[in-house]
Amino acid sequence: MKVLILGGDGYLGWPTAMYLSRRGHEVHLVDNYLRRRVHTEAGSGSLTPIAPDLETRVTAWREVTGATITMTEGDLTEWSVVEQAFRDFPPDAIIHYGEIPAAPYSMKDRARSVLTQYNNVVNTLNVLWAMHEFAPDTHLVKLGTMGEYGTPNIDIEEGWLEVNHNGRQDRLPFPKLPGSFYHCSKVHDSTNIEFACRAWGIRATDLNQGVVYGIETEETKLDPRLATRFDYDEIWGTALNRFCVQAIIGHPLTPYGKGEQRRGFLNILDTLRCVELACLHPAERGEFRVFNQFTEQFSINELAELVKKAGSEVGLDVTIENVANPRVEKETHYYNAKHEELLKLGLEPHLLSETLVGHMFDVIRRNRDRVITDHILPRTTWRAGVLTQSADSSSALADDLLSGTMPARPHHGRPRPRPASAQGVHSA
Ligand code: NAD
Ligand code: USQ
Repeated sequence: MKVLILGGDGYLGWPTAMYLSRRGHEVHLVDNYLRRRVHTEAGSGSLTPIAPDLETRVTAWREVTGATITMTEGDLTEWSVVEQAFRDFPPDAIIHYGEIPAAPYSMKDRARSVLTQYNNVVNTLNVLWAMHEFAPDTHLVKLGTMGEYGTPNIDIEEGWLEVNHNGRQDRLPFPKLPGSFYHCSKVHDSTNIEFACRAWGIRATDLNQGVVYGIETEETKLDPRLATRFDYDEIWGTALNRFCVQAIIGHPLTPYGKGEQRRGFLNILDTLRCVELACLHPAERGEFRVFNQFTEQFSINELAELVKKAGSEVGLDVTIENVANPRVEKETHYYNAKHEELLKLGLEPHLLSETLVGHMFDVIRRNRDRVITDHILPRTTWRAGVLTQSADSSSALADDLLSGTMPARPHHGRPRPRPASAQGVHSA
């Protein structure tokens, strides 16, 4: 299968590329390094040292496995980039990770918020138009988020809800209560994709994914140059990944507020299998299919306790100190989200166990000198009347990207099938 991976330089995109390449699929990546550039501006970065660019990554991949992954450095908000990628690499499936994924980033200030929605919504619209014009039979596998639903006081279905209203019935998109402007951008995407399926008959699977944890996959372990990024800072780090880093450096774990808020979680290994399963079993023409992509539900306090226990078993004295919640979210609520469709397709979950946490501890311990402790405590809030006060409370990068004054990369826009031989690792 020819698989176009958008956002192929990211935490999930790069491991997915290697996973699919190793299983014989032809893989092409598009990324504009936006994620790396926001870290450079903020002074934060991946705990794991990562290769400096996609060229180095795909070169290392070829050297280690003999397999070829091709790539385009380019910005998906630019139509010429998307058009060219579709013309040069007509895909059977598109895995679309290529968005800004952080709720705190989208709530920090106006420019970052607008950039998040502009970037995410325009990228997806460009992809939909490219499918319509050049690849009407291609299957879009789009990464959405469980956070689109929020925490309603009813069971969460997989995308659709049978509604009985005033004696009439219909099957309608499940109501959305997103918790940040980032999560709103995913709702906007879902609306656009569902409409495109209805209007143009394209096929799409919206994977409403929970919070991902984990550092390594079978492929990242093959060579240090194949590592994927791993973030623990208050903007980009996610709960369990952050707690594991905090445990290793002796920082108290930081559940926000009461810590009773519940979410769906999954291992990065299961993300790879889920997108593979979605690709292997495409939606029908005209179908907007939604899968809830997570394997277990936990409260944040339960996660913290789990990390504390795993830490004590390897001699770490882990403490937990709930901090004032910087977010606007329910801290005590009902949560029961369905997640059956991917299991039906054959997903065999890697459930969270202390062994996994132990593995994460090992990798983190090896890189503990790289932890920047200033970036751990939350500094970004979206409580009304409380403005985020910090040295990075404005972003030249976001301003420049929005005003169109900064090119994505000097040589963006053309697919470059042959990787150069540059090597090395660095962080971003
Ligand atoms: P990531 O930031 O590591 O990866 C996204 C990649 O997309 C980055 O490499 C970035 O540079 C690229 N990108 C962004 N805008 C682009 C543009 N305009 N043009 C080209 N490339 C662009 O994020 P991730 O954690 O790998 O998440 C991937 C996707 O999965 C995102 O859409 C995210 O919303 C979704 N998701 C992630 C999680 C999680 O816990 N990591 C959970 C649920 C959903
Ligand atoms: N949380 C803490 N302490 C922390 C960090 C987070 O209590 O130190 C809490 C948050 O308040 C929130 C929950 O943990 O209630 C999840 O927060 P998170 O930062 O781990 O994840 P979130 O902001 O929801 O975003 C992440 C990814 C995003 C994806 C989403 C899936 O960054 O791309 O869409 O998970 S979901 O949460 O299902 O919406």
